[in-house]
Amino acid sequence: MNFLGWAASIQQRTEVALELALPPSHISPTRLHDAMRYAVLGGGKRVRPLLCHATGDLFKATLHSLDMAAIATELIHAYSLIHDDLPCMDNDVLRRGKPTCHIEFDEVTALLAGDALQALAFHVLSSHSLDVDLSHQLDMLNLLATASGSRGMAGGQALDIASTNQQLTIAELELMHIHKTGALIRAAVLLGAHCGKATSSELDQLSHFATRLGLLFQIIDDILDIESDTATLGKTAGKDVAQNKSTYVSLLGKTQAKELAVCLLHESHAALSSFGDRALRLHELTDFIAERNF
Ligand code: GRG
Repeated sequence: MNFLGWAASIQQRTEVALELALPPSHISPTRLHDAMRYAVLGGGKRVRPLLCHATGDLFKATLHSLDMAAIATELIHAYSLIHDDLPCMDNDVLRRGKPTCHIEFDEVTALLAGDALQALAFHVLSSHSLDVDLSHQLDMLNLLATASGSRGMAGGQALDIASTNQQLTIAELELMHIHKTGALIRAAVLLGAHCGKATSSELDQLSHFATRLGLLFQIIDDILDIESDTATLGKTAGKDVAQNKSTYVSLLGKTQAKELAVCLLHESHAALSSFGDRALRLHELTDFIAERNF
């Protein structure tokens, strides 16, 4: 199967697994459940589930365990997007081509939907039917909790908010993105590896790969923010400049930011070298992330 066919099949099974894991709209509290489903279903590139499956593919992990790990990362991601869009954070009205959750519903419902999605992620990952050894499952829960919390994504968001209207150094920007965007990308890769019982040396190599890939993902995001448009991105373009945020483009200029992206692309591929042809899907996904236009 070619890459696009494989990606479409993973996106499709991710959609089904999310649909099954989310509470139905007709169950009380219906408005909260509606908001959770609105924010999660039918949108997004599903990059984190794709990473989880592509890594699990290396180790021939079972599809069921990968589905559960994949949707756990996507649920955390969806929660972070809802909260990030709130008026007290980025105050945005458009996400995935439709009104943000607090615009479609209201702020309180959006806040609670984010909270509930975070809890649901851990509910899914702690399921008895996960189909991995208990010790691996505990490591996976620990990994996702660390990636989501103050030493991961939430911490990165705190650094981001504290840096508004300030010029960061490249090192400070990198530290912020390693946490804010990179931690969950790394978790998606390592959860896939845990599903396949990767050794600690394999986990180390994949951790290095995922850290470089997370930075690549972010640089491309920064470039798209100035080069693309709102309709293509499905979210407000040009926000970084409007909010006076430090980005790779604002600190390095567009040409150097693009050179750094090429460098990170090479480093990401190189970090997979010991896996040989087994890492085909991860190589393809790395190229997809580098070449994406949304
Ligand atoms: C509120 C705790 C908390 C955290 C928010 C990740 C994050 C921190 C905010 C997201 C806002 C943002 C624009 C981050 C930069 C990169 C990024 C994560 C973009 C969105 O991810 P995609 O491109 O989105 O994978 P889709 O919609 O395709 O899933």
